[in-house]
Amino acid sequence: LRASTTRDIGIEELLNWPNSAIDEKANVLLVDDRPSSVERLSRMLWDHCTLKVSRDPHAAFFEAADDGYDCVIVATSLAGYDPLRLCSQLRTLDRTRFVPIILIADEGEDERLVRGLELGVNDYLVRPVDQQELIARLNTQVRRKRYNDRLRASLAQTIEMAVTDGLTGLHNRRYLDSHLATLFERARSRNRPLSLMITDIDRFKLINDTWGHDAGDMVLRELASRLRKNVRGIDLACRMGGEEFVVVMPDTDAVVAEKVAELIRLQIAELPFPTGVGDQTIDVTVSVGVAGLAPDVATMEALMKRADVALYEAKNGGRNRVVA
Ligand code: GH3
Ligand code: MG
Ligand code: MG
Ligand code: MG
Repeated sequence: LRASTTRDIGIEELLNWPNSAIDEKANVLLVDDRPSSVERLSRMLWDHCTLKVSRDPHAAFFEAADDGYDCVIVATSLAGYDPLRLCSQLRTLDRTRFVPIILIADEGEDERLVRGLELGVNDYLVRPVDQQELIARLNTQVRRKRYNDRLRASLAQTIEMAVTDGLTGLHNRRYLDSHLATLFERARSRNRPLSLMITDIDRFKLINDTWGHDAGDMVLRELASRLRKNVRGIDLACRMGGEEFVVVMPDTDAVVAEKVAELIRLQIAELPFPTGVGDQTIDVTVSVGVAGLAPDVATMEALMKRADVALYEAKNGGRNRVVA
């Protein structure tokens, strides 16, 4: 992404479109194979944007996908090549899906223009092209694209924040809740194993009371980091709230999950945690409840309940242990 699209954008600026200025020259790709037309259009565009010309429509597709263009202008008169095919290709590829396309058509090409618009072409001009009109239409498309890019980036960031636990960077409960059912159904329908572990810090209240809340937060962050290091990319690790963590492990039966849980328990119990106060450390232990998919587990809630019962047993059995 170009700098202008990743820059933080304030809500006022977001709402201010289309009045926001084009603060950076537009990167434009012109696809045209008629020398006279290329020359005329280039002269019109030259001062107003950073222009690249592609005379070969086959190469233009790769060219467009390769560089961050703000707009692609396609002449409909390409010899031996359907320009609408290029347009539809640009619309299907992830990297060019959001690049505006302007068609330059010859007179009497109405049908083609309609088809182009249906394919997702953003605007068109009919020859003879008026320079001012071309620049005005180009600017509108560039402004809209930059605005949309920023809106998308801002939306992605907002969504990311909404499903992330602020303290540890793990997923939060909201994220887990929205994915559990899918993971469960997928495992069920493919007849694959699935396991879940709930990890709860032992006597965490005491850690807070002894070392203070900030030290408690440090423990939570360090624990999250050790947890993350010991699960796979496809596992779903999240902080449920407080000092309770859940890991969902697709394609993993309870026997393996128990081993993973035991590994995590040891990684926590055997290496003391920093307190943030000098080089003093805290001994931290966790209790873990593990449950795997079984014929008598009908729902994700039932699986969660089972892991919770196991966790309760681990606590009652003296803590610092795994119960499956
Ligand atoms: P047990 O071994 O039975 O789990 O005992 P516990 O003390 O860990 O359990 P309890 O549920 O009584 O206490 C959990 C504590 O976690 C109480 C609460 O103040 C603390 N806590 C919850 N969220 C946070 C947080 O974000 N930061 C810190 N530092 N403490 C938190
Ligand atoms: Mg508790
Ligand atoms: Mg606890
Ligand atoms: Mg707890």
